[in-house]
Amino acid sequence: MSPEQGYQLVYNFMSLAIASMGASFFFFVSARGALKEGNRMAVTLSATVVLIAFYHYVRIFDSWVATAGGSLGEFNEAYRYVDWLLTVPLLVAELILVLRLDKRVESKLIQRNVLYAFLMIATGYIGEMDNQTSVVLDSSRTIWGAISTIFFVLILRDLFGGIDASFKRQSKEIQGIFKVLRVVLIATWGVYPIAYLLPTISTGLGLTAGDGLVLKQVGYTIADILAKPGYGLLIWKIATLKNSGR
Ligand SMILES: *C/C=C(C)/C=C/C=C(C)/C=C/C1=C(C)CCCC1(C)C
Repeated sequence: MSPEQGYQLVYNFMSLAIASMGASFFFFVSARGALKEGNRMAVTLSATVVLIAFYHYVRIFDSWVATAGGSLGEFNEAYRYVDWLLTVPLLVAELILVLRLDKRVESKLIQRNVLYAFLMIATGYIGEMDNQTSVVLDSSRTIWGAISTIFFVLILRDLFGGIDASFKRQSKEIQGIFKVLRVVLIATWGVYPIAYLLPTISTGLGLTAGDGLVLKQVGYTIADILAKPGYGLLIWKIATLKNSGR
């Protein structure tokens, strides 16, 4: 990929992300009005998440445009991490809230997983800031990435194990969608650690260092579109089923 092609590819995906976040905000705000009071919270959180992401993608896009002269060092990756620090705990909370579990179980699960989400992003940030453009296997980046992955696994353990007990009381339909949601969550959230690793392993894969950085940005951006507006749509679907008493 030439540097110009790489620049253009990331530019287009970031632009698509701005459109997706903005449009889905409008959708979630409109859709929540049709739900009963008790079912609205999860959809309100979806709207909040995509609004926060809309703002950050405008900043991320500007920052990317500033690299047009060829200096990738100008790009401010911190916007992503500030965004994730706010949105990932909200996404975890909304997944638990939409099930309307027993209150005690619910608040324990939310507290614990919001903490894990926060630590996952914070430790990942330390690694990300380390030698952004390093092409050799950079141990500090890898170690912080591994620590971050521990928290990721703890979240998955709760969503696959911890919830199961109270989950049996949900209707068949909701259990079905919830299972889809968990798979979507693993498939989309799993893209982030892979994208994170790309700049480190790009030369090993026969890519240039520049390609590694471009693919990381494309990976993060596609994953954000699926994990925020996409995931929000599934949450909305569960909320509408709950609303009709199922
Ligand atoms: C809307 C943004 C979302 C859902 C972001 C999710 C981010 C992750 C699941 C990030 C995970 C990471 C690891 C598991 C290890 C490497 C560092 C991270 C932060 C990229």
